[in-house]
Amino acid sequence: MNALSKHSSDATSTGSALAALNDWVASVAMRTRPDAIHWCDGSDSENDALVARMQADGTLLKLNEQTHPDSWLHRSDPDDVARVEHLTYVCTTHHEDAGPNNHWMAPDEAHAEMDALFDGCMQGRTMYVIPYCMGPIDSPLSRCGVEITDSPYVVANMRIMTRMGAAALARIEREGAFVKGLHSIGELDPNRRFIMHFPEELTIKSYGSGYGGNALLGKKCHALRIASHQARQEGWLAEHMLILGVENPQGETHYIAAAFPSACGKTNLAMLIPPAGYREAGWKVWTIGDDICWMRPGADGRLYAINPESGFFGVAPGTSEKSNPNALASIQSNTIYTNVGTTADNQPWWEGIDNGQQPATDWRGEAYDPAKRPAAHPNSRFTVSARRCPSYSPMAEDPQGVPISAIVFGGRRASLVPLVFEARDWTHGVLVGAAMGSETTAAATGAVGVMRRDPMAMKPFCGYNFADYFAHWLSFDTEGAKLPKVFHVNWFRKGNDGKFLWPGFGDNLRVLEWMIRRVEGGAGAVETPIGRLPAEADLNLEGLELSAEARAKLFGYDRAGWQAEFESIGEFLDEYGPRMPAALKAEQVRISGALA
Ligand code: SAT
Ligand code: MN
Repeated sequence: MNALSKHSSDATSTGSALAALNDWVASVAMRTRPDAIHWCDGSDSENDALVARMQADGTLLKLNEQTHPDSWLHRSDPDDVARVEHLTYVCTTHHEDAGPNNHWMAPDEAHAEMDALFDGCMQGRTMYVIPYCMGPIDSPLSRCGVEITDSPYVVANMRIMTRMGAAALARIEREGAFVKGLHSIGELDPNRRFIMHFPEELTIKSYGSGYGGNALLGKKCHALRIASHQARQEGWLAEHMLILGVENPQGETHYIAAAFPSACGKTNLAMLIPPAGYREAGWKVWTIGDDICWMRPGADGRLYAINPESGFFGVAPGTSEKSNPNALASIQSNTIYTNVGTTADNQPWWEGIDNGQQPATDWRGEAYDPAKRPAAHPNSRFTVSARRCPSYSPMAEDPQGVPISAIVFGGRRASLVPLVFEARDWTHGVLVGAAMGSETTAAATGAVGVMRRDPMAMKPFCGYNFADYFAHWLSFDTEGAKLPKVFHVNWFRKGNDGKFLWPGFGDNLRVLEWMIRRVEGGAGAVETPIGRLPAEADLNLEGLELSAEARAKLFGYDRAGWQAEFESIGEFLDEYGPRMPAALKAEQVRISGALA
């Protein structure tokens, strides 16, 4: 195909959306000068050809066909293994609109900087045009985008993570609007790497990385940073949340959306397997999504949610038959692994897989030597279609979405924060989300284990000023709204010996059950200044052995510690100046007062 050839359903004969798309593709081709342009249709034959090409050039390595059919290993550049928050920008006309929570550059300057990088960068490469839909193809909550990339690995991942190809292109043609994402791996030089967002133009430009959220532009760039901006304008929410359904023995299902920072167990919670006692009684957990949630009020006043993604880009290390059997079953075939180690017979391997096998080769392709580095990179990932997951809910494809009964916020907190508490009302719930703190993980480059404020787990992903974002959240509390109850959890509380006090994983269902009973009005709680905590007797702890220290720390609250925490929350809110909603500040002052 010639570099300037148009898509076959020619611009002259169709609506203006395709004309705009063709013009944009032509202008990008003019700047980047690819050898060829390929419009992705999402077909199996297209994927087969791409995979063959990547296998031939070493981008994908075939894994053991007997144990892991149709599965591949990709080793990324060793300097390109995680999101780069310090190189991620939100470029709005007014600096204030991006807020202190984002790096900012003026749009003109950012375009000039990026366009210079993109100049001629696709010479010798094929340019892929990927029309995609975030969310079920026929859902009114879904939104479309087009990513242009020179990375076939990105194409293969986008095919799993989004509804990509002909159906998405048809929707774009019908609807007339789409988010433009331009991506090149460039030279994979960390010094020539930027992830730029232009929310006012619904545009993304990403250069110099081939990894995860930096490169699969449908994910964090579109579905969170750009979508959060769109959602604010259109009256909905784009959130960094998993969505799961809990079905009780009577066959009733409650849906829960839960926000945790990257690499804090969203995938494990979304795919939870109930403990034996619950299973026998007939409890079931259904997976809708593990990372992103779009929700908006329905006609009945409840919030309805969809998972805009169609696959999982999950953290491999720690995934085992014990921690997440559903994930393990999902990734037995048709999976792309990135930066895991391998066994001598070419099966994928990572720390914590606990399957009795040993690694032979590490994620960099060198002989495994524990003195040198772990076999799998701590942020190594699997990409797999959601449909392969045994707990995937048929409701995940429902165009109307699922009604949300509870919203959960949670961070990684070794101290202070109890296992669970309930917010008194929506305003308090928004403060609980806004005040979220968590220790950093390997999902982003930089120090690991440092406590930072990560409101609603959106610190790296909110495409506008947090003060305006909190105001947007507060605005859902209208006459007639039937909003979910809001909770906060902490699975990561540690004892004096440095070990986790709560078993986590399947046993987290005990906490979810309490939430559901609270929603239905059938469970007790103790009123405290920080919110409503369950007494030990309010939770089903049958079959668990918890030490006296665990019981005290998981179900108690430390007034002096929380006084200091609320002082620090107040300082955080003040960083946003007068733009911070007064209602949120008042809530913080009120609770500080109650703690004094
Ligand atoms: O790299 S991603 O942004 O896709 C994963 C994550 O950090 O949550
Ligand atoms: Mn995430």
